[in-house]
Amino acid sequence: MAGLEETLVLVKPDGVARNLTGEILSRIEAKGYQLVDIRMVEPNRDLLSAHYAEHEGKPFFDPLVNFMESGPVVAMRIAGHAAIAGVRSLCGATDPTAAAPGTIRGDLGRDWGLAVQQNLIHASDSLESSSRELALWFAR
Ligand code: IDP
Ligand code: MG
Repeated sequence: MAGLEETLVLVKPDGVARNLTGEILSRIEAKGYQLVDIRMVEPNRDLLSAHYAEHEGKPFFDPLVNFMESGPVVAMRIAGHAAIAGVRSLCGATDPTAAAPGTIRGDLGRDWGLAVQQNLIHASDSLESSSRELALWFAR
């Protein structure tokens, strides 16, 4: 059973541009998770390539990195019991069209050509990715 965990949440450039940072954080806090650290970042390609290393070589990789570089991103360190799986549940499916109502992507993600890419939020998917990603985004 999962214990106290920390996870990385990113409000992607579309979420920041649409003024949804507060709404997204509200949902995470309302569920009982704790905001431990937050910063606005303009990520460079090196950071984004490291962050999305598992997707390198896939057809959506370059457009994804370009999109993530297109505007500021809000990075959050979130803590709580089983926070990694729990925050992923709050996000919903990667494709906002398929994401269930009640989830962040299901309620707030738009249905349009770039919906899968511009899906508002990133959240770590495992203990291994959360420690790797938190070290990348919250490096001193
Ligand atoms: P996740 O964010 O739900 O974990 P991943 O499969 O890890 O989804 O993909 C990382 C990110 O890459 C997605 O959140 C989305 O922005 C983008 N992405 C994934 N699959 C596609 C696709 O088929 N087309 C365009 N963008 C994609
Ligand atoms: Mg992923």
